[in-house]
Amino acid sequence: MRQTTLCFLVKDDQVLLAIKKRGFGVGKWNGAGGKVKDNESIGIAAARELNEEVGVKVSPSDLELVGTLQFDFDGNPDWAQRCEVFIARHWEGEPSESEEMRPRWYAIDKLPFEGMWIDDPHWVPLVLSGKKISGKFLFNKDGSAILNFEVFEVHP
Ligand code: 6U4
Repeated sequence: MRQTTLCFLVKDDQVLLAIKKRGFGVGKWNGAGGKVKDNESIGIAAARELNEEVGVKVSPSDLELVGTLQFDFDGNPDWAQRCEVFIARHWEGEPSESEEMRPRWYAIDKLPFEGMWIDDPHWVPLVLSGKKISGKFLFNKDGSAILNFEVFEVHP
């Protein structure tokens, strides 16, 4: 199963989302992230993807783990992934467009859910309000519908 990362940069009451220009989830607004490579730690992978996709430098020690999610697709095991979600409040550089993503700041209380993954309303507001979560989503084969899900708040 793929292990992936997802990272939200947060500045005051705004969050950086970026529209995916290609690959899995093309056309959706999301945090930056992608596959963890062999022999790469999850934190190093998250920092690498932030640099590749939106052009900022983040120290892995500035990445706060806020969620662990399992995504499964009914009858489509190739798409299954486990995703570690991070928030970063400190970084170097200004977010900028790459070949993979076009970033934009959004007010945390005005997220563009209509252009995001359909699971996001169930957990993104929780992590952006300071909660830590764990969750599982089962989608239909092409990810256009949620068949069932659970999201728990985690108290470390
Ligand atoms: P890379 O590694 O960048 O070449 P990429 O084409 O970006 O691959 P993938 O699968 O590695 O695709 O990364 C998918 C990205 O989308 C990860 O950041 C996790 C995120 N993602 C996947 N399913 C999601 C979902 N249901 N809801 C969500 N983010 C999801 O909010």
